[in-house]
Amino acid sequence: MHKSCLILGAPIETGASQRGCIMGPASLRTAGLSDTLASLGWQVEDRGDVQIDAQTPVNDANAAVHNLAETIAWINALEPAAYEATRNSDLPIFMGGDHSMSAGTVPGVARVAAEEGRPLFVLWLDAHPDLHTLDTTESGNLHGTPVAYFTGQAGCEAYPDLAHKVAPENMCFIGIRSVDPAEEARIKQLGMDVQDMRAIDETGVLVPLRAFLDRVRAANGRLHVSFDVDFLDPAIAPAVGTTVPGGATFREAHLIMETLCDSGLVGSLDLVELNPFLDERGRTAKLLCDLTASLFGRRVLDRMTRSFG
Ligand code: B3U
Ligand code: MN
Ligand code: MN
Repeated sequence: MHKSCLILGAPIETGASQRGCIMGPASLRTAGLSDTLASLGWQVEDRGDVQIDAQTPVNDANAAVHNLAETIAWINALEPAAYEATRNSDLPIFMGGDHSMSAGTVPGVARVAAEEGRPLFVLWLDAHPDLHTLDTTESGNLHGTPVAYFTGQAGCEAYPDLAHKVAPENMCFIGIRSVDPAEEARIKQLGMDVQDMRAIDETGVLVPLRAFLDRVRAANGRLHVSFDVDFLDPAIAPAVGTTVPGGATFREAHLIMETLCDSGLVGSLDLVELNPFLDERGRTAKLLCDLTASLFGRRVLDRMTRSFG
């Protein structure tokens, strides 16, 4: 029996500082995401792009916040779409779109986990923790807020009510290198597992990743991976509006995806913040496809060949 992958596009760009993420799903399709995964033996179905309803503007007490109505509409559309896709396939992919998308996808996956009676764990691969509330964001760019929302922090009340929260201790952040003061305070207050680039430099990516995967396995948890393009070093992944120097290398990123694949624990994936307007001849989109292929089982050599060959 082939494993199944449903693919959904979420062409949302209203949470980012620059326009262009609306083209992210189209760019991943052009790069051949479906065919790449099908060639690895997956049964793949691209269900197209999620649509949102018309909105009326909403103002927030924090005047910096913008496009709140659009973000609420996306959350309302994506929560049920992610829920259905996660119930009906082994490893759905949600193609963004900026990272505000995860304010809809993660609660949808959390509903599936709750129905299964399993805790949801989230691996956040990102330069940023995206832990602002609507009260603390200074840029007002709502892609900086999804984690605060889906972990149930006060200050996100203007977003739709959350039926299923992610426990803050079930989060793991890897790649962090740009944190605002309010986010840092929240990380400390909640005692979250945050692995910054220094931690990666000191131990390599596998030490914190394996420790986290052990926690997920011990709890019989469901695991969602949220992959922000700015997790990667801008030298290899230029197609993102929020580049931060010193990101993950090509080899670190593939090793993470291969290790996630080996764990067998991943149940859903976000690919976010791809801005094709900033890409160079599609290289970032192609790299994201290749990294996804590593998560879905592509290997240069299988382990046995390498040990005994
Ligand atoms: N923390 C900053 C920067 C940022 C967050 N997420 C992204 N950028 N992608 C902010 O605007 O909230
Ligand atoms: Mn992000
Ligand atoms: Mn980021």
